[in-house]
Amino acid sequence: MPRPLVLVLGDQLTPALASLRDLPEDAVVALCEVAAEGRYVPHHPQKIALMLSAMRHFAQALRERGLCVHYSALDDPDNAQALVPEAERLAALYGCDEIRAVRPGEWRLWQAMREREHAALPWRLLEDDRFFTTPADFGAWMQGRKAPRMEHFYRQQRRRTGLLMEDGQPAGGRWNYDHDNREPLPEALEIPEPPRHRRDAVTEEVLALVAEHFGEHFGRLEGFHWPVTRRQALVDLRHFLARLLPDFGRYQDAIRDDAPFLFHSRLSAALNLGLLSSREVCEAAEREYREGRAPLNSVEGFIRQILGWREYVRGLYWTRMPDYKRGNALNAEGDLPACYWSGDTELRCLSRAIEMTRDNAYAHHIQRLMVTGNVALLCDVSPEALCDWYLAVYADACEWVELPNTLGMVLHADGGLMGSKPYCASGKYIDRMSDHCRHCRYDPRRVTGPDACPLNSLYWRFLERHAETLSANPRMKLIYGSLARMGDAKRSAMREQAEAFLAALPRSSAWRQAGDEPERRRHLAGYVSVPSEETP
Ligand code: FAD
Ligand code: DLZ
Repeated sequence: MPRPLVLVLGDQLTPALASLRDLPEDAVVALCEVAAEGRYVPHHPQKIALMLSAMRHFAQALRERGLCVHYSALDDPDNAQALVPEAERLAALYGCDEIRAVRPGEWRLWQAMREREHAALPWRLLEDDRFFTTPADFGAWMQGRKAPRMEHFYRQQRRRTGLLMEDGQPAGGRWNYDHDNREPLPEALEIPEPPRHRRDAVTEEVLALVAEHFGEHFGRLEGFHWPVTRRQALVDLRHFLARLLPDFGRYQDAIRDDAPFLFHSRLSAALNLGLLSSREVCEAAEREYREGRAPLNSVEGFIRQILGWREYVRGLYWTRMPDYKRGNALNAEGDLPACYWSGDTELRCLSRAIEMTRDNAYAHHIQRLMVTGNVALLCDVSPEALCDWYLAVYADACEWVELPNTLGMVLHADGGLMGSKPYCASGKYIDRMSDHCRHCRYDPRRVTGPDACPLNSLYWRFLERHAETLSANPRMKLIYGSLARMGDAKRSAMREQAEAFLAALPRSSAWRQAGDEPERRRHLAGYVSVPSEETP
């Protein structure tokens, strides 16, 4: 009788996982906290705490189902502190004859596991069937397509799943209601607060552990209120359906200076960890439409993000890696602006997005794409530097979803697989979609001069710099027409303004909260006793 060791990763926390179905009686299920996963990029402390607390709760739930579970805690003295060696150590300890694992969310781990498939203690790798499509399904869909587009993939997914379909036609007669989803927020609109989950003893212990081991990473712990169990994730789902979904669509593209979450669901982390399934979330949203509680533009917009974008980026990731990660179609070589680790910038939109990221391990999609993403695009930040940042700072970050969004959607570094044009924008866009500019020292209507919003001159510089690659793009004809009509003097003044901004921009890949010890001590207070410099 074979005795497998079943390794369950931190983002595979569901009993429906392929490796947890039909388990032989004496299988050992292993969950392993390891330092290597917390440090390969400097993850936000809230992200690490979420992962470890959710893993500990899930291990307990599996034990309650009667399974034999080994849990390697971060400070176990024998812990090998990296996933593959730790699983092999445990397999030897329990006398197992193979290790089973479901496809992880990152290529580097998949490769490390595949290299061990024919080892003396072999690894058996299973497909992750928690998604609507597998990489093989996506590969088949891509076959022969010269210009694959998410929208075509999405329509096929709607037909295949029957979500929002009526007699073979899209509900309401249209596939896409994006056009209705671009309203700026009315000033006085009240935005519901997200649920605050009770922190039990397990979570409190993890918060202290994370503060102790990873307290120097960028990000604050005290705002932690992520769901760490399926029950808590269901509370968040119900909150979204009842309070947020009806307005999700129309304010989907809005940004507000004092509101980090708006009408977004905050479900990505629970989805990526496995606490919720993408199918149940889409079906629940569809029910809100069918039963008349949410309008079609909201429900379609929400389902498109999950059934469309989420599946599309995963398909791209698994069918294009490892080459995908080397893409740099616009030859961007710059380091990250130092303010991405400090929030210290006079650009109000950028400083608020970074502060919200630091406080919540979250920024909504438009902040990621049109603020931190756009600034990085306009400042020639390299894909590698930017991807490492996004992978580190968000609670939902996992390379299969982060990489295509950053390298492809934000930086256009995949040459247009993710988007048919770069999402570059000037200060005028930020002014239209947000209230940041009224708190900013820069003027979004000015392009040159000391008060001009730097995004304006950077925007035109970007277009000039990439004219050879982008000007033939039919979706950019209009804007290149405007550039062509500008006089030489105006163009050179804009160019000079942008170059001066870039020359003065401090850049740094150093991620520690350098020189911030008193601040750090204040934010870790209550979780760990950080020795004070004043104390002898
Ligand atoms: P909502 O706005 O409520 O959207 C609902 C759900 O749709 C999300 O929970 C998510 O599962 C899915 N979704 C929405 N947009 C996308 C998208 N573009 N790609 C894939 N799924 C999407 N998402 C991650 O889950 N992990 C990441 O590491 C990640 N990195 C990103 C990096 C950049 C540069 C950008 C532009 C986007 C990134 N996204 C990532 C996608 C998206 O921004 C987040 O999924 C979303 O902001 C999460 O918040 P929410 O749950 O409130 O989303
Ligand atoms: C992100 C993360 C962290 C911080 N820690 C762990 C861990 O200790 N153990 C674990 O199994 N997974 C962790 N993860 C999630 C993994 O990085 C993730 O499973 C891989 O990146 C593949 O998706």
